[in-house]
Amino acid sequence: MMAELEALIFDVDGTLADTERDGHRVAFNRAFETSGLDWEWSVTLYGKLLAVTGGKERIRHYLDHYNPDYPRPDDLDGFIAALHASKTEHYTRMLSQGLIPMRNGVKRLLQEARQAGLRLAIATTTTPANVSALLQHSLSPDAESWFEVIAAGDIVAAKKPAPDIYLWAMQQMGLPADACLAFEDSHNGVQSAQRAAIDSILVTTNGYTDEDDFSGATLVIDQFGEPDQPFQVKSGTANGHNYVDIALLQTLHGRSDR
Ligand code: XBP
Ligand code: MG
Repeated sequence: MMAELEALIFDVDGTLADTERDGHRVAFNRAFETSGLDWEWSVTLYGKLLAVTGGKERIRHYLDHYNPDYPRPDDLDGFIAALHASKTEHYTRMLSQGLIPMRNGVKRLLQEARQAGLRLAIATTTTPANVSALLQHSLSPDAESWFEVIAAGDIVAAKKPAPDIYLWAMQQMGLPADACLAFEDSHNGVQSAQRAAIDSILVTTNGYTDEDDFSGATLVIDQFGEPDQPFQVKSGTANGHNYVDIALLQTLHGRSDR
């Protein structure tokens, strides 16, 4: 028998907010410009680069596969780290200007979860400063305190699709995987949660992840939705619900046909 649902673990980028195309991508390009590089990550190229999670890892992947002729500095790690620190500055500045809103239904769902006494955590590959800035400026000034654990960035060495970030978050909470439900938006994210033995996985897709392979996810929808803005089901069964609320999450977690 499945354990009771006790905690919700959220991915950030693409799940809580649509951060990639008009947020991270733009910040990378600004960092390149600030550093005097003529690199430009287009919307299409960035979609391909998203195969690799983590900003530093993504820059390295870009050099290896899309710009192999760029003369490598002796201290490549230091070069990438500095470039990435500049990207984080640009990105958090954009967030502090309120440029990136939460996705539809996110705030309502988090408030309902808090009222229902569910424990909340974050498991993301993005830099901790990015999470703080997003929660503070796009959700609520005190939103960081809504989450018991914020597992982010280099806290673990192996980023998604490795399970490490989910395992770390659950260990911090002292919870087994079958007491948790994960929220993701991408193939890499679903893989990570699944390898951490989490069975209940709710996916909300976005422009970059529409065509991802989500096998292993419990339910795939296009957004959390609101009472007057129903989600569309892409795969799985919403058990008669048309926006994500705690009652729907309970049915997803309790499904006995798995
Ligand atoms: C998100 C990411 C992140 C951001 C950039 O993946 O891949 O790397 O694109 O963040 P997920 P940093 O949603 O699966 O966690 O530049 O701070 O690494
Ligand atoms: Mg994501």
